[in-house]
Amino acid sequence: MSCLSKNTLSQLPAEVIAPSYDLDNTECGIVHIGPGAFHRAHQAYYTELALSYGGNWRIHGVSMRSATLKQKLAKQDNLYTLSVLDNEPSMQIIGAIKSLSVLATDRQEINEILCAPTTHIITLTVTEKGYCLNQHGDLDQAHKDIVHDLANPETPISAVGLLVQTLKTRRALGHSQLTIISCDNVADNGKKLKKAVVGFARLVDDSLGDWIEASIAFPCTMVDSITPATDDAFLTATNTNLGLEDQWPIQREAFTQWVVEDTFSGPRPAWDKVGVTFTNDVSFFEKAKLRILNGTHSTLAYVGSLCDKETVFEAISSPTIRSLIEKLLNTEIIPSLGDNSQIDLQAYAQEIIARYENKHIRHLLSQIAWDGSQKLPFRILDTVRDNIKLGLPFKLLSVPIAAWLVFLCKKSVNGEAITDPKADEFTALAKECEYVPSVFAEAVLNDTSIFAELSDFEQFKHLVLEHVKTLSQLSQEGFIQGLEDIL
Ligand code: CS2
Repeated sequence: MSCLSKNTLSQLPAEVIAPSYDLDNTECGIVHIGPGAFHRAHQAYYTELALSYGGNWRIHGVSMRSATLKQKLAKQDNLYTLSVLDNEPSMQIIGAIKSLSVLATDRQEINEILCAPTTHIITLTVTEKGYCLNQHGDLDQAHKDIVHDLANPETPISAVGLLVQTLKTRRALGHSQLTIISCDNVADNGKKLKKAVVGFARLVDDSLGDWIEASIAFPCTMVDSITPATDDAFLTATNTNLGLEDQWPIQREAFTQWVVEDTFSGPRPAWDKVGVTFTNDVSFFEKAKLRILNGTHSTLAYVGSLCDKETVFEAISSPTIRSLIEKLLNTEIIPSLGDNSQIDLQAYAQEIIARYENKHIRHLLSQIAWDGSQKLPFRILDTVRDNIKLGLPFKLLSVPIAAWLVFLCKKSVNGEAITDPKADEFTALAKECEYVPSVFAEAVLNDTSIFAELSDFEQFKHLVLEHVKTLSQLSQEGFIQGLEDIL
């Protein structure tokens, strides 16, 4: 089988959409940090569509650590397939990513492109943990990567350190027009990133902090599209349909949404012509998406895994789990958001449940279960906080927290790997607690780096511990019964 590349585009089946712009003469205007599956299925897709309106808006991708993507896509001119798996499937070749580099080996090249006057936008998908924030949402100055970068400002390893180094050089060169866009599921992502970058800069040079604050735009965004990781079955099926070998195709559902705050410093691609929404206030969209989609996603991940379900589709197909999700949405999550005429929250939530029922994709719960210590504060704990303030219930919001704690304890006792920056701490703690779920749960609940002031809120802790007792039942039937009792 021939390899997907510029030279083989003419061999694609007629129904596969190929780049419509001149791949050889279109340059980069965007640098993206963290070109994982989500970026390639989402921002790169919108940019691909916008490129047909002209402009040098291709993307240079920077991987912070892994060289795998660069190696795999090198053989195919950085082209890859985006496969939309839904009732109406489709395939499109994305050419928006022009070049890729890896921080560990290509630092010089990365610095040049980040500081080039032709780079007008830097986007990021570095996941929650990539921002190095503490439990209050501020830059964690004790984070090992930040400590490293403050001591070695010329060879940063964190995204925040890399941005500050870039901005220092751009200031010296007089290249101020730049917009930096966080595309991660972090509440107030633009504001937090700005605060972290300005905070870091001030530790190095106060006037640099002032300059960044005055000249660089950090719009907030809401990003949404369910993008399961590429697995062997999907890879084989894609290559068969394509008739060409693509080493790293990407899959996603048909639904996709990108809402961006309209505060750019400098030009941007024709994103507004291809479905991106620009608005003065993203915060409500962002909050609603984080709580309604990501909050229930994490609930499905932990509760579903404890019931031996493998995928989102399997979990939402269980009547008990589905009623937990519906009740959680109706009685605790949607009320936490208050009234807002921008979105019909009931309809929005129903649409999200329908997206979970997409039988064409296998979205593994284990993928969503990663990094709970980083995700749950934004997805669940902020909602608990609002409900406490508003006098609303948080009994069901305590369920995903309890399920996460039982999940971590079970993984530890079975000697299975946990994917989380705090994985080592959790496994050691579980051992210390002799793998007794309620003892382990109480110890984690006292970790203020995750729970902040909620560690001292007895009513919340009590509810979580009650659920832990119920959910740590051994048998699957016992577990379902336990859930029903909670409901
Ligand atoms: C998921 C998200 O992996 C996860 O934690 O909840 O990646 C989710 O699929 C996206 O935010 C959907 O937009």
